[in-house]
Amino acid sequence: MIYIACNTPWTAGVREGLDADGPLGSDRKDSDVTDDIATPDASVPDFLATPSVAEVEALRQAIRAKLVYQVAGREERANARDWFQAATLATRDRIVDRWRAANDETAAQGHRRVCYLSMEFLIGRLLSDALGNLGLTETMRQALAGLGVDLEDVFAQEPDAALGNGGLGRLAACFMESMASIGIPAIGYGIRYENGLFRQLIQDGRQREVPEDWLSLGNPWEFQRSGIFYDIGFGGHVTQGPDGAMEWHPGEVVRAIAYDTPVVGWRGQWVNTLRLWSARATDPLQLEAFNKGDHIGAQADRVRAEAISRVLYPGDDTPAGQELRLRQEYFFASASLQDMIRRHLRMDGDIATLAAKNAVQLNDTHPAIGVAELMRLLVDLHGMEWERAWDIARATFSYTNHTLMPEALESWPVALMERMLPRNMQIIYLINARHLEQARAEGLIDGQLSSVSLIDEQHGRRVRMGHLAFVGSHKVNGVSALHTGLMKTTVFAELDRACPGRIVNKTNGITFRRWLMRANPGLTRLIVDTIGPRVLDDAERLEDLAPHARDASFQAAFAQQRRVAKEALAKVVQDRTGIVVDPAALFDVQIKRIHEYKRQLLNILQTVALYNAMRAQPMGNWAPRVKIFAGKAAPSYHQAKLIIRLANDVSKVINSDPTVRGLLKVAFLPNYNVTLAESIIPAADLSEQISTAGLEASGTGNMKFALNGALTIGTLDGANVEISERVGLDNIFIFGLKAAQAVAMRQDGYDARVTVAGSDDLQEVLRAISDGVFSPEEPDRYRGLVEGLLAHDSFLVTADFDSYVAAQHLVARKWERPSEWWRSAVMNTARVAWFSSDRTIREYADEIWDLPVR
Ligand code: 26V
Repeated sequence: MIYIACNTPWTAGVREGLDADGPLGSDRKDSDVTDDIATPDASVPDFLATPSVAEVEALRQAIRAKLVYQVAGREERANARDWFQAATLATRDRIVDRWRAANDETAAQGHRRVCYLSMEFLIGRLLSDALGNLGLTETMRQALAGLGVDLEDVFAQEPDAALGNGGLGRLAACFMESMASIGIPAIGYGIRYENGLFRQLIQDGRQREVPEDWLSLGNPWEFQRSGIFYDIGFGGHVTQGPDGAMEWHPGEVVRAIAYDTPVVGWRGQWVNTLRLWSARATDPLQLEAFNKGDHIGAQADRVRAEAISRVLYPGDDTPAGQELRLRQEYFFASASLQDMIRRHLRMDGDIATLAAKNAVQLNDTHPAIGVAELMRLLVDLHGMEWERAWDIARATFSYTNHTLMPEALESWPVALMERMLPRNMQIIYLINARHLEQARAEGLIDGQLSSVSLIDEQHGRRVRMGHLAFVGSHKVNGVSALHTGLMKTTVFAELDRACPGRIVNKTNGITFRRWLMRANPGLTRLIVDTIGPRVLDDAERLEDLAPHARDASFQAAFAQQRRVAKEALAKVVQDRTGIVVDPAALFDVQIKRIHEYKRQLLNILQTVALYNAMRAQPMGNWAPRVKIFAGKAAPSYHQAKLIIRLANDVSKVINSDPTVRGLLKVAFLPNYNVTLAESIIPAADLSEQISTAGLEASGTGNMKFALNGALTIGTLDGANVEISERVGLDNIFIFGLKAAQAVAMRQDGYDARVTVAGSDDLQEVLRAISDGVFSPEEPDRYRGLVEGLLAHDSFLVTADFDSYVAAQHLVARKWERPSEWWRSAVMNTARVAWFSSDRTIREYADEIWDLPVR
């Protein structure tokens, strides 16, 4: 455990920073120096504490000063955005000294540091997170109230930073928070995209993408480090000097400039850095060309260079076979590794100890080119002998795989690599030659050798980035027990045999600070009132709720919290879609990226089946339901976009049918993001985790729902397996084919027509959709979709339909028995402490990074 002492006098006793890239602020004005606000009392949770008048007044004055001197605003005319800016700057001041202290401590103690390399950080809003972790939420609320400003209004001003697509990016954000909360020195490296994930509009039931511009009003969290930049080469050629040393002469150079955001841990005891790189042309002005009158041509280099950090790739399934994507990957991997080496040499002076002091985690293969890049830096620039450099690289790197979907396994054409990164490509060949030599020595033969090779010769010579990451790492991990097992039997089967023990499992987790304490303060308060505040520091204490699960008054209080969250969500639904929903109904929720394997279609089919059944018997004994969907589809993923349209079309017909009024509503909420998830999850009764078994690597939404007391309906896929083991089969609705059965069925050539022929309900559902019941203005709109499903149901939607409908039936029966429902809900919250990302990070620290932790 690497905590800095709780009673550190933050402003008074801080040593001068040893780390020049820390928040030194030598040009800091006196007016910027923070008031010394004490570390919050460790025994009192923030939202129960009463801040002192002096604390509130000090913060209020700090906000006022920020409004005047940094926002240049006037109190009487300031709008909510101005107050957000001022409040954030005042909050940031309270982090800076802690940040510096954490950097100093890391330097002084010579701790090994984690470098988390990720193309995506889906951080969402930061203000409420930072205030919560600092224990300043109440202080801020009162400070603003005294200025006539409402804290929630201020929170609402913050743009949702969507520098990621989905699970992989959100996991990176949860890990950053957990590393800061545990006190593990870490730096997250990524790209400062000017445009994050697109904003989704739903127009006439269809997804429309519009650019998102989270930086348009400035970003008060970040510090531009104008002194920290690296030049990144592309193209050109390689020569060999007389001494045999290789020299790369890039044809183009782009500059990477660092922007730092502090990541403050729980109780403000440790602060790490999120360092995002922005691309600039090395000669942005091109004055000569400009003066010659070529005003547009003079911009070309700048535009080309800066395109690298312009936009996040909005796909989360297929490698965009695009040069720009590879340029992004190399740009941020190279800048991050150069930065790591520079810092290491400054602190340690000896390149030989690089691995002892730095652990690099590759978040999927996106930064895998870093393996070749580190070799280039060590061998070509630092004159290190190959074998020593390779030992250092292997000891430094580890790699996390997040998907086995074949279309998402990155590979780059050799020809592209040779052109764009000629020296790196030579290094990849050298790595591969040694790797194949070793494999041959261990007895692998032809077919096996081609399957472990870094070069795929079958699809036009491509570099397999997963293989490069694998051979360059000392540990490779999957993200759930099932997924890790499948890694060993599918994509990495031969490599696993050649390197036994390298693949390990690290089941994902989520940060409870954001996903319980901040997202659901009402439930958190109830939990603290029931089992005491220790649970805020030790998630395992949630288990103490179990004895209360049968207690009628506790159940009622638990249900009451849900009711409050549902009323708030009902308002959001109405504001965003115009649809009125009844908070008393069962809220049945599926929110995640839209993808065929996640099977939103299965959910829609069941919705239509339920609708048909209700229409057939409107007086039947139905549990009223609200089906809630949200999620974005990759802009080029036509099938996923058609599924969004179908959900919206189904919603329109059902919501306007008086026969099912009060029984069934369907809402598709536009523009799903972290902030929206925070308001939906506490309000969900049922969590839909219904992917085709074997295809969802882990899932983390599943954990967020269970933590907040929703019951899961799900397949035995990803982390659902481990969730079901923990909450118990009485408290979860498991259905459908298991992973091995799904594989066998697909291999045997599954025929959906046979299944459909045997199910009257399914036939009726498909006929209605195909015949245009939900698209009367264009009756053929879904004919192709239904025909496709019958011809090749790749994700086994029809195969799992009956079993899913049966499970949904059990859901309804349990809902009718509130004491059973709420007992199960409480048991979910009580039994999912293990899915805290603190636990996951401790496992990484212990078994991958070799770091001392509690
Ligand atoms: C691939 C690509 C290819 C190029 C275009 C941009 C892009 C972006 C992301 C990806 C890979 C996506 C992988 C991913 O998000 N996997 C999810 O990771 C979660 C965290 O481990 C896990 O819970 C989900 O099950 C898994 O789908």
